[in-house]
Amino acid sequence: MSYQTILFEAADGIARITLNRPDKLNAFTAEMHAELRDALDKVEAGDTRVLLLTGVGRGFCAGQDLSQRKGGTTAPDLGETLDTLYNPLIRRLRALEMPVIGAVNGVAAGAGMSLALACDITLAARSASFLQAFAKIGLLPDSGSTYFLPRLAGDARARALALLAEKITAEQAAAWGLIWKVVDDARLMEEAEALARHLASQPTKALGFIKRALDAAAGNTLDAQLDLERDLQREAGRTEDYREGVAAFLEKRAPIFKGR
Ligand code: LHQ
Repeated sequence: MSYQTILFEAADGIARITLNRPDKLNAFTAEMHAELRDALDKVEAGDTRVLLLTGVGRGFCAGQDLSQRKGGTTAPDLGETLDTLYNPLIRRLRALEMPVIGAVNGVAAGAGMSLALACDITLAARSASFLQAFAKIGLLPDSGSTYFLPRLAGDARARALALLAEKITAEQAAAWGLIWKVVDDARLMEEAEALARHLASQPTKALGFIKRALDAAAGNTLDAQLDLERDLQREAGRTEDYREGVAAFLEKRAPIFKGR
């Protein structure tokens, strides 16, 4: 499949997906969703150990492309749109058994903000901004925002962000725990790439288990979570990388993890 709305490359264990509709601030279209599905198939099938998501131009992603809604006379079934396009994307990124880095290069609005929140480690350029745009057009936050926002920022901030639909700066987003950190614009991709190289050299299976355990924690009792940690640790203990990690520690050398 050749891509019109995203850029994709994978090399040395790092896959890069770059949203590429800069004149529309990388707003999502059905075509973009299809291309993302195809790219994620490749990420899942190959020897990728980390995924880096970013956007071309001054936007990270402005959410659903609203021009696709223009002129419609019958009410669209947005539930179906979520079911078929947005929810599978968010579910897939969270379930991906490798870290997903979001490098938010510009405004992240609507489902674009949800996408940024769904990444495992999100960096943002100092000039980037975040907007729960949904209420401005008569909708509620979707694509995971009502899940991520209160968990990351707390209920008071989640409510105000969603109800007021006011844009916040990258620094505010970091101060509220919505993202990992803010970096100077000129250094965003350098930092994101360095992080990707580091994570691609780490024990990928364990990193996948970490994601799984942290995601499950939100809905688990302590008892259930302790059981899950036991089960996943059992699996981690059987990996080649665990053997290597312990051997390297005892031999006082740097480990060489293979992601197995
Ligand atoms: C856009 C868009 C856009 C089209 C900028 N569409 N063109 C999913 C599916 C199912 C159910 C429904 O919900 C969803 C999830 C959603 O994401 S709903 C929320 C959709 N997104 C929005 O409501 C955000 C709309 N955009 C904005 O509010 C602003 O553009 C932001 C605040 C993102 C940026 O503002 P500015 O920096 O002032 O840029 P701009 O507004 O001038 O935009 C630049 C261009 O991008 C412009 O095109 P033009 O041809 O006039 O230069 C915009 O029309 C276009 N654009 N967002 N979502």
